[in-house]
Amino acid sequence: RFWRLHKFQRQHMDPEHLTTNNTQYCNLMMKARNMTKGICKPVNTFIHEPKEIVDAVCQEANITCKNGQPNCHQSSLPLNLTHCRQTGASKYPNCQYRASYLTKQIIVACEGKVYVPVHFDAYV
Ligand code: 139
Repeated sequence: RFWRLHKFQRQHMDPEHLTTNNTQYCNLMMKARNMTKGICKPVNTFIHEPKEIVDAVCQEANITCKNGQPNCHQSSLPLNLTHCRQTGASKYPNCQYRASYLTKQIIVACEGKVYVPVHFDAYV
C-alpha cells in the first residue's frame, strides 16, 4: 500500500546526510520525521544510502523476520546507518536520543506489487 512506502521513507531513509559526529542528529531527525508525536519511538534506524540501493535489498533471498513472517531480506553489503536509541532520562514530550554511527547489513521486510521495503527488522 502506498502509505506504507511513505512511512518507510519517512522513518528510515536519509540518503542526504552522512554525519558521524553530530550528537544532535537523532534528536533533530526523530522530531523532524514525526516519531516523537504521542510517544517517543524508542528505537529507529536511519539509512544513508540511495533509494535504489535500499529498494534492491528486496531482491535478495527471503529470510524469516523477527515476527516469523517470511518476507524479510538481508542486504549483501554493509550500509551506512545511524541508529537512534531513546536515553534513560528521556521523558515524553521531550524525547532525547543517543546516536550510533554504524556500517552494517540491514534486514527489511518488503511488500507490494512493486516489492519494496515497508519495515526495518534489524541490522547484523
Ligand atoms: P513497523 O510498524 O514495525 O512496520 P518500523 O519498521 O518503522 O514500523 N510489515 C511488517 N512488519 C513486521 N514484520 C514483517 N515481516 C512485516 N511485513 C510487513 C511498518 C509496516 O510494515 C508491515 C507492518 O504491518 C507495518 O504496517 O521494531 C519496532 C520498530 O522499531 C524499528 C523498526 C520498527 O518500526 N527498529 C527496530 C529500527 O528502526 N531499528 C532497529 O534496529 C530495530
